Formats: sequence, structure tokens, C-alpha cells
Amino acid sequence: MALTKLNHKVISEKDIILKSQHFLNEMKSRRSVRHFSDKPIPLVAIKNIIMTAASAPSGANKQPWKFIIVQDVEIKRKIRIAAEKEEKEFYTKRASKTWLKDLEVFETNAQKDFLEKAPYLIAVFKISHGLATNSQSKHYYVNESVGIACGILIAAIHNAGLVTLTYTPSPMGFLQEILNRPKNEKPFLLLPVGYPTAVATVPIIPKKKFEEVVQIV
Ligand code: IYR
Repeated sequence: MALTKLNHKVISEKDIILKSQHFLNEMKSRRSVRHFSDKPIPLVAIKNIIMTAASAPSGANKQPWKFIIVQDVEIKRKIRIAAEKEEKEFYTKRASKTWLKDLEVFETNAQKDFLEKAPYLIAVFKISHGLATNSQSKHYYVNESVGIACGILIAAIHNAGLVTLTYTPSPMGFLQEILNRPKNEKPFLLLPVGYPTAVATVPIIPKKKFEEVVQIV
């Protein structure tokens, strides 16, 4: 395997602290948004955001992901109709009482206007294995890899001054059909991306404190 010198810039401790604090503040202002404006956003920004996500580490560098950018209004409409059908089942039959109670604060329901409103949807697929029949076709830690890429994707969307929602209709097999994906690709996450409406609201919800999420040993 050919190696190359690591390109890493060492910065001062003071700058490490400042930069980590700055990024913390930036990320703490991220919110999941359900009220999208139809104001267009530049496609090049979406491309940059996705390639930021695609820079993620992955098991054996297999990069087991595919990002489908949906801008076509007809395809967005199809996705909305199919998602709302599943959500109706979820809210009226599938969801437990506890689950519905846990969701009350978010005021969610089966209606998913944002799937048509947002200028772009990013559908993330995990590629469970390659298509070749030799050992080259194996993928490793697929969920972990795609999960990491999605975290970076969400951070990149926020960094670009846009908003998103980590939307996971369940089941979401309809994405496979509507977007014509091969059998080895499985839907992982659907992210509307755009601007919030001027009157968008978000629930007041706390994040756990340092002591609750961290233990130093
Ligand atoms: N998929 C449904 C329900 C839902 C589930 C969870 I977990 C959430 O954090 C929010 C919603 C919906 O999107 O309405």
C-alpha cells in the first residue's frame, strides 16, 4: 500500500480550546426543523455538503453509502404520498401509546409537507455489499459507517446556514422503488434541506448535561 505523509497542522493549546468552544456553540444552535420554506438553494452547496459527508471514515474504506439528491417536484410528491401513507399507519396503528406520548412535544403527525416544500431531499442509502461476487464485494460496519457519514452530513448542512430534519419513515422501502435503487442499497435516512419558514417554531427541549453523558475514568 502506498503511503503519503500526513498533512496535519498543529495549532496552539489556546486555539484548540477556542476552536472546540466555537464549534460547540455552533453545533448547539442546530435544531431539527419541520417548517420549510420553498426558497431555492444553490445545488453546488448541496453537492459540497454531500461530499463533506462522503469524506467520513468507513469500515475498510468501503464508503458504503449513496446519496440521492431529489429536486424533481414529481418525485418529491411521490415520496410525500408514500411516506404519508406509512405515517398514517404509524400514528393510527403501529405506534405504541408510550411512543405517541414521547412524540407529543414535537407536535408531529402523519402530514409531511416538508417533503414537497423543501427545495432538496437527500435520500441516504446504505450499500450492504458490493455487487461483485469476489471478496472485494464485502462491506464492513455498514450501519456505523453510514451513521457517521450522516452525522457529518447534518453538521455540514448546519454549517452552510441551512436546516434539515433527520426523517426516518418506517418502513421506508418505498424510497427504494421510487428512486429506483438496486437491491444491495437500503434506505437509511431522508433529509429535507432548505431554509426554515420565517415563522418556524421548535419545541423547547433540553439536552443532557455533561455529567449525564460523560464519565471520566
Ligand atoms: N416517523 C414519524 C414518527 C416519529 C418518530 C420519532 I423516534 C421522532 O423523533 C419523530 C417522529 C414522524 O416523523 O412523524
